[in-house]
Amino acid sequence: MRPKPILIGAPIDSGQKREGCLMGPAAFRVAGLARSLAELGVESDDWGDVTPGPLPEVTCPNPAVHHLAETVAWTRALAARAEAAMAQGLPIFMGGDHSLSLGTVAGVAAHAKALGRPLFVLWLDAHSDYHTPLTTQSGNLHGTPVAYIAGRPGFDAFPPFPAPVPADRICLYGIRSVDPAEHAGLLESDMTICDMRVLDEQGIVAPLRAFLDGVRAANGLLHVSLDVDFLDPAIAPAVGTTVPGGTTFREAHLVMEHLHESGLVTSLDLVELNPFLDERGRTARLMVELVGSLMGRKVFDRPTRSFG
Ligand code: B3U
Ligand code: MN
Ligand code: MN
Repeated sequence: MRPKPILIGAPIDSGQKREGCLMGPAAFRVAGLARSLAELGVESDDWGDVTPGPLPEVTCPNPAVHHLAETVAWTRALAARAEAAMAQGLPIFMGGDHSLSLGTVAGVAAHAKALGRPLFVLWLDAHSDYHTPLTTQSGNLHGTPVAYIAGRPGFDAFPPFPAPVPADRICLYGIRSVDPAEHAGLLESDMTICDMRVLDEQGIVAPLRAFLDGVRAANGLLHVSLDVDFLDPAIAPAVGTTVPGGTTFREAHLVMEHLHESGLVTSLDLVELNPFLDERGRTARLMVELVGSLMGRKVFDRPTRSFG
């Protein structure tokens, strides 16, 4: 039996400067996330939206960083909710900007640690999100969660990350926008980096399969973080930071289908949807369709074949 999906709204906007992501959870619900799962025969629960607790007194030496206290408050609240949800099913976090992963992955990591199983993270994104609060120039904390998860220093204002994920268990997939400070840090790490050049040369499936083989071999948990800008802006316009050259409709569905067939995914973030920028709900609907593929929708129900 696959674990039951648990929908959790994270209407967080504080990780960047463009308003609108806080409408994301509502848009995912209106676009029929629960309904489309039900059509697949997958029952889900909806735990409603998380609310952040009181604002902590925190400071950061980098004056560019904004909304630090709000983001720390969200991180605490989401980590607690994520850890609770992991014990009950497969949480699907509906954002909200990508700073929500500071909390969701912290909660997932705490759960993995308690189980004594290794956590792997698949980051489907145009960006590497590997800044720390000390290196970010935009001050947008949605550009920092991978560094927090990997245990990079500079997150003194945040709760200590429960069990930092070794870099070789993190895979950045689809990236095509990396700032110099992130680049320097990534070169020093063992992270698996499947940038767009890798995917163009090797195809969308082979590097994914290699990463999933590693998760399976280690009996790991797998957290998938899906940023809308993983997709090409031509098919997914509802995002504040569009980067050309993203994955196509077909590539994105294929990734989701492989993730489904792997049976390895244990938690999922859906982030950076800004419904205010959408065109008649098409991005929200596409994201819902992609979750459908991740949860088992297929054109033909043929036995899985392996190529090569
Ligand atoms: N690396 C840039 C841009 C960025 C990161 N994540 C998003 N945009 N969505 C920054 O501001 O840190
Ligand atoms: Mn991101
Ligand atoms: Mn991004």
